[in-house]
Amino acid sequence: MPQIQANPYSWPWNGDLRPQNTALVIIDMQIDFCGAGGYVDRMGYDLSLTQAPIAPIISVLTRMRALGFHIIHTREGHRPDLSDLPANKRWRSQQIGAGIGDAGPCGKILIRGEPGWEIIPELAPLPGEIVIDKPGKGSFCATDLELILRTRRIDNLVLTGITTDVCVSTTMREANDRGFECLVLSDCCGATDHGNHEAALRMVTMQGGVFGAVADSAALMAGLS
Ligand code: C5J
Repeated sequence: MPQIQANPYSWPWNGDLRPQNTALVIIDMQIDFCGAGGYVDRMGYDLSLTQAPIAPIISVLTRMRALGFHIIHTREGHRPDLSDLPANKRWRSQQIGAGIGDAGPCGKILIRGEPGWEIIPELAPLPGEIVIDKPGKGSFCATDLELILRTRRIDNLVLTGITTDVCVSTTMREANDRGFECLVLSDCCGATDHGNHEAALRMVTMQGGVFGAVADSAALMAGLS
């Protein structure tokens, strides 16, 4: 497979792009982050910003599923007894009127098993696809993601999802420090603030690609065809 035209380098660095060694990672496409009545909505942010990547992700997911790439979904959420919710995280969410664990229109905010915690139906995992439940922003913290990637001999990660500046960025940094080769798809991510989205993507491209590379879904699709 040819490399993907990306910024600041053609991705992946070594040209070794195969379904066997590459995963599409879809981060936190949950009602809580892009649906009416969810966590982000309760905080008062513009939902159109976190909904924007839905259609491009569907296209990429459809293509990468058909080609046999590994597909990994993540969900941010906490145990119903809140035993994995740091007190400061809970307190901060309360300050902005969306207390994690509090009742909302989509059930208890950011709690596993509640309606708001579910991945949106359009991007629902298929049987056999990996789903990582994480209590934090990064997908490697307190999860078995790294073990799964190493067991499957996955080297390359195509990162998508929400939010660009929080969970996508944290996951990309964690992955990069562990030696994984990362590509973030600019139109397949969104943030609660467009400037933060742009800034998070720009940071990736510094220092020769300090966390990996950036492309859009059209460049990825062109490279895969
Ligand atoms: C946030 C996320 N923003 N998925 N989570 O709290 O980015």
